[in-house]
Amino acid sequence: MVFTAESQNAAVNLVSAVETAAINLIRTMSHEQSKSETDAETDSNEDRFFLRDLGVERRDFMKAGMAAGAATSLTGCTGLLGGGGDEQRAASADYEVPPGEHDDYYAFLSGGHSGEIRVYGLPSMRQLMRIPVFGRESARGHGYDDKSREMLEEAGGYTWGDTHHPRLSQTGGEFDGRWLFINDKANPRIARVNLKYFQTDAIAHVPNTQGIHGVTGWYPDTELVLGNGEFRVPIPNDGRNLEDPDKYRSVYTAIDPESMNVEWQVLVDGNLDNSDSGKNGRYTFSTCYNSEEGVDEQGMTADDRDWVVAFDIPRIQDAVENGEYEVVNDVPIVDGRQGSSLNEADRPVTTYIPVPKNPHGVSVTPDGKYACASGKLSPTVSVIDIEAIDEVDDPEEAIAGRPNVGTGPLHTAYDGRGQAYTTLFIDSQVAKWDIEQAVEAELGSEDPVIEKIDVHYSPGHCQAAQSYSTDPTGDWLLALNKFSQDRFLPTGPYHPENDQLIYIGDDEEGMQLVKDTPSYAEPHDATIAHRDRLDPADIWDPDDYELDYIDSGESNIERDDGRVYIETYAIRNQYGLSDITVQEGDEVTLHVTNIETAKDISHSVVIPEYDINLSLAPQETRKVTFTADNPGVFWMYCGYFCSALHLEMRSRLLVEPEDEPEGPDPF
Ligand code: K7E
Ligand code: CUA
Ligand code: CA
Repeated sequence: MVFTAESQNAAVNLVSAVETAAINLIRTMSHEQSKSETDAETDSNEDRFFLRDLGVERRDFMKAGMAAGAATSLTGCTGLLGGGGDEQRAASADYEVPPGEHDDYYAFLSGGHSGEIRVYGLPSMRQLMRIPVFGRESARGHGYDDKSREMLEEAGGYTWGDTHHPRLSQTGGEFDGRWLFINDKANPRIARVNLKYFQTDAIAHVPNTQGIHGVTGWYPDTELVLGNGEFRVPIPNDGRNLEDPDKYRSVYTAIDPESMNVEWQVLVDGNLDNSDSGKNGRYTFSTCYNSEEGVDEQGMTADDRDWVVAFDIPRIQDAVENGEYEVVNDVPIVDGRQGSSLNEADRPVTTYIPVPKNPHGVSVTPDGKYACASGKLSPTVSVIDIEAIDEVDDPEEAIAGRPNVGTGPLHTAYDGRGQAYTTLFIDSQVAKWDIEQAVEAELGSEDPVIEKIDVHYSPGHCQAAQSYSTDPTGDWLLALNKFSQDRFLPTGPYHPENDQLIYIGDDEEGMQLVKDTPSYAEPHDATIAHRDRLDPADIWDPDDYELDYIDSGESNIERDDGRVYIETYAIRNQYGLSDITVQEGDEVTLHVTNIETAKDISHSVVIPEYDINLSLAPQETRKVTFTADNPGVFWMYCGYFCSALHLEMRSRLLVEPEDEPEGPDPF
């Protein structure tokens, strides 16, 4: 960080002026004031992008940084001065990805109670795609064709979900680009997204819990997907023990990533919040904020300590193999409560590690040495030495460090250089701290904190590029802020969230905020993968679905006792059949292939009267079944603007009436 005596004086002189309106000061700051300080700097076109949202030209930047820093100190925040410097401008220029050029990273952001996933390109923060997951979505026809509709129905038939934690599959501790798994906090579901097609391809319905919060793969090879039951409920939840919260339970659920079958569950004391996996196929970790087993806020915050549960997955699998479980709703449940006989053995199935207070996020360092649990109601992060868990007599002795990072710590990400980044919800900051220093320092010491940066405002997760894997790239950090307040044009009482991009690639310069991005409610977590880690398909491979490919000239209609099965295809600018005649009351299946081989030429089949919305990417086949219960003429049209004659791309569905219509034609 460039922080000379001269600039410090300048900052101090600015203090009274920025007290009321730092941004106004930045805007009105004269060119002359800043010129002398920037004369020595190289001028380049790219540099002009910085702070352009604030209307600040590059030459104003030194002062802008100082004014912002001065404002920060005035409001009592502990943030260090976000000063200027060549590197900062270099970083800010790097985030601009020119038109037509590609980003370096994919960022997969959860969509919260929109139930979807958003895909951003980083560092541009451009939204590249949305992936519908737990609810119907019309642009991609999710929940409209037979397959996706059945998938949603078989997973409980809920109409919406609450996505929080997108986690990529890994092989050997690195993202393998195969799948993304995501929880539904609202309903007990975990979904799988196929990253070849950026499409939700399976949803598991999880019994014996209400909602799944934290989710993680069991790494390094994603042999299981694990989900946290956050809300305690009676098991089975069939009307028993309504008034007896002591008999409400939480379970940790393991799912097979290939079959998406629920394999087993572990009964725990307390509840389960967030989760992450160790790196060597042994432990996974979950936070519990309700060790009190309370049913209201007061009850859940009564104690100074809650815990992190370390799940010994191989040990749990042994217990399942040995039949040491009870089956409820067809799922074997292993007793992992503290008093369980399985925990009296040399290798307990669960270890409860006490941490302060109502902890929230837990994440494992890229080297697999530590699991860091954020205190939420304690200003600390508890650093658990994973190897020590097996060695200590008292689980609390596995706590190797506990830096005091600031108020309201929620989630921690890593840069791969031994540094951690923790969001501070109440301070509206991200704190950067040194992991080994945290281990060496006294518990509760602020010394390991290297730097803090203001974010706007109240961050939930922060996420660094490839932080969940063993090879973080250490250049970009996303702060997913819950409030944007005054950062954007007003949009009525619902404000956008604010996803901020921070450059963390230069330890000397410090963290540099380079971009605000408004987002729709509401991203919780993200996973950021270098583009080399993914290999999405340009068009569909017909071998990847079970339906027959219907080629040009292969249209066919089969009728059998009130069932009509129609096979046809779509190509610019027509369907294989110019009209389709069925009888009122027929059960009709429409099976359609988009036979385009050119990428980006999607078609759809829309029949509004029958709520049909079949979306077809190139070479994709889908089918939809409906009952033709209204007689009449119904235009079937294409919803994607696919060509100059897109509007002409249509056919007719003719539904013949059971009874002849009565009365004369009015016209
Ligand atoms: Cu902190 Cu659901 Cu990861 Cu939201 S959780 S922020
Ligand atoms: Cu096909 Cu428009
Ligand atoms: Ca608590």
